[in-house]
Amino acid sequence: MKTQVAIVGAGPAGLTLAHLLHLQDIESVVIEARSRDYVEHRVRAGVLEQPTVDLLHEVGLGHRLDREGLQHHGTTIRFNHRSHRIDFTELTGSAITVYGQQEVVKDLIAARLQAELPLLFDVTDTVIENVDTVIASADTVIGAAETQRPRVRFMHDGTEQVIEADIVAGCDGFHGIARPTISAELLTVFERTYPFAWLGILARTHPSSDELIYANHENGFALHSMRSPTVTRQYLQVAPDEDLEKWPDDRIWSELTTRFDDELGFDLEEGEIFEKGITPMRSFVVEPMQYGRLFLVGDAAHIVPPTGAKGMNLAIADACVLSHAVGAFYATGTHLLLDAYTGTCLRRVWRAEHFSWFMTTMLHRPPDQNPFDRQLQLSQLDYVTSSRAAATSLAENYVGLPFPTPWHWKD
Ligand code: RFL
Ligand code: PHB
Repeated sequence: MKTQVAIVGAGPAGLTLAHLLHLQDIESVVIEARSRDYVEHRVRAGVLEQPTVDLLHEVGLGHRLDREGLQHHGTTIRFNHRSHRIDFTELTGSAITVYGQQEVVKDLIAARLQAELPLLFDVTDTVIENVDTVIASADTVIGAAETQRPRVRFMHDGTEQVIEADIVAGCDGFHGIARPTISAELLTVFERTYPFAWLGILARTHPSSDELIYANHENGFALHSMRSPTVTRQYLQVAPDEDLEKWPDDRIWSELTTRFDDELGFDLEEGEIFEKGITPMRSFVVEPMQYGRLFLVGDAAHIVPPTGAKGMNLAIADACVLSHAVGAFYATGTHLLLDAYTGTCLRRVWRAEHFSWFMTTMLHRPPDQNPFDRQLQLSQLDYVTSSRAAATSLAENYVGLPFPTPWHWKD
């Protein structure tokens, strides 16, 4: 197979990139290790920033999002048994939309298949080769000798396949093979782990609030979120090595009720829990996000703890930046935007890393928290819920800062 861009991974990053390239008439082949059913049902993120929603609308993917997405104009922060609302729309003019990551993935897959463009599921043994030739000019890439072209090899339906491409996009998530393709000596890793994890559930219950509730309670953090008017998504802070077996449904409901309680009492509806999982918390950034013809996109290059609801949005923003740079390259032959890819992405990535760390440290109760740290935390919570300037800063980051570039290249 020959194409312009080989895309490894069909998560939000890879599928968005493929779609944005297609709209600029740039060919790509997407390969995915899992089945279509698996990626369409993998339960993950739920919050879309305003710039993500705007992009999906602009590129023709806003129809179901408009019908089924839940627009939220604010959120509640609860501590010391009191609730404080942060009004995003009043403070920033923007909002967020609750729409499951798997719904975004379904919409992107449907668009790809409808356009009859290549998307291969269930591939194994993926290897990325020959990416080290730098892009010196368009001539060195387009029409280069076969031996100099990047290749992606993999097994599909029992046979070995090879994609020959100008550019490879590593969109294969945190545990993928793209990042380790680059020699470790060329990469700088910035990392932090946290002394807690999230136990997340999906339940057939009505949301007990119209908006998300982030609670800092003596027993630890809790988050009330939703996927629809009849399905809630809720999380509890637990130990990083927590055993799910120790959390029968009764214990989960009782702990959620305790942690969400405020001075008015909190009426949490209980019901069937149909999904339960533990998510570790980590901050991670690799720099640079590119090597020769290989570009890392989304979780392959960086992850954030989920408290800021940023991961999927960052993956889509990276895809947008890369599609713009690739568009410029094919339109004019310039490789300057491709060269600048890491710097363009990382400025916004580091802002989201800071915001996610900030929300995480403000809202969780670390096991070794000393009285001094607790007072700092309370002061921070008091500040963001009482100062308009501090609340505006939180709201601006939460609804999402503008993407660094538009998706399409315009001369
Ligand atoms: P993904 O989604 O991991 O997709 C990578 C894809 O690559 C495939 N793959 C391969 N394919 C071919 N060959 C190989 N060798 C391959 N190796 C891997 C994988 O099967 C997979 O399909 O990465 P991407 O596209 O960068 O997207 C990132 C997001 O998935 C992630 O950042 C978010 O889910 C994080 N996240 C949240 N983000 C938000 O923006 N808002 C949220 O509210 C939010 N909440 C969350 C979250 C993540 C969570 N978990 C479970 C980690 C809540 C949770 C609980
Ligand atoms: C979710 O609905 O899954 C969700 C919401 C907000 C977060 C993280 C996850 O910060």
